[in-house]
Amino acid sequence: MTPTITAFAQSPDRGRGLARDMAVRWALEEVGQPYDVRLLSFSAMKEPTHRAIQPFGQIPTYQEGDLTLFESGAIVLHIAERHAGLLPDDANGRSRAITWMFAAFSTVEPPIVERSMVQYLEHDKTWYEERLPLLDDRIHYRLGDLSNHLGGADWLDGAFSAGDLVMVAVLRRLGSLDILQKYPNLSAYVARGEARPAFKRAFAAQLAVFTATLTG
Ligand code: GTB
Repeated sequence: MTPTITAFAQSPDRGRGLARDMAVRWALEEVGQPYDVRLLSFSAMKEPTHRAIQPFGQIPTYQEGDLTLFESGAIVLHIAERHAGLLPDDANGRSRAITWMFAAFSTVEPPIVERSMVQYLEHDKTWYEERLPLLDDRIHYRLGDLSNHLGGADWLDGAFSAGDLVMVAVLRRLGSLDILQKYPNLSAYVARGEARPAFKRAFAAQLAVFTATLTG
C-alpha cells in the first residue's frame, strides 16, 4: 500500500528542504518506497481532522492502510524497520543506528532549534544580541564533540544508516549560518548526505511544491 505523508502547502523555508517532511521523504526514497503527499495550509493543520492524526497540529504525518503515525523520527524509524537499507542487519548495529537517531534529535538538535526560535521570535528583544552568542556556544559544544567522534569516517557507525539520515537532516537546519563551516569533516558529512541520489530526489520533490506556489 502506498503511504501518504503530509507536508506544508507553503513551506516557510521556501524549498530549502528544512521542514520535517524532508527526512521522511528522504527515508522513503532511500528504501525505494513510492509515496503520496497531502499538502496542508497552516489553518488546515489546526483543524480537528488533522489534529486527530497529529495532536499538535503539525506536519509531517504518515498514513499507510490502518496505520497512522506522527513525529518525523518515529516515521523514519518505522520506514527503516519495515524496509531494507536504513538499518544494519545485526541487532547491535541496529540499536547503535537508532541511538544515533536519538542523539540527533535529543542531543544535537535542541540548541540548533532554540537558536532558530530565538532568531525568529526574539530578534526585537533587548537581550537578543547578548543571548545569540550563548546559544552559538551551546551549538559549538555539541558540534565539537560530534566532529571528534566522526573523525575521518564517512558515516557515524559503519555504513550509512537512519542515524546518519536524521543527523544530516538536523545539521542542515544550520542552513546558511557560518557555524558548520568551522567543522570541515561535518560539512563534508552533510555534503555526502546531500549527494545521495535519494536525498536529491526527496529534495527535488519538496522544492517542486514551493516552485508550484510561485507559478500557480
Ligand atoms: N517533533 C515533530 C516532528 O519531528 O515531526 C515536530 C514537527 C514540526 O515541528 N512541524 C513543523 C510544523 O508543522 C514543520 S517542520 N509547524 C507548524 C506549526 O507548528 O504550527 C519545522 C520547520 C518549520 C520551518 C522551517 N523553516 O522555515 O526553515 C524549518 C523547520
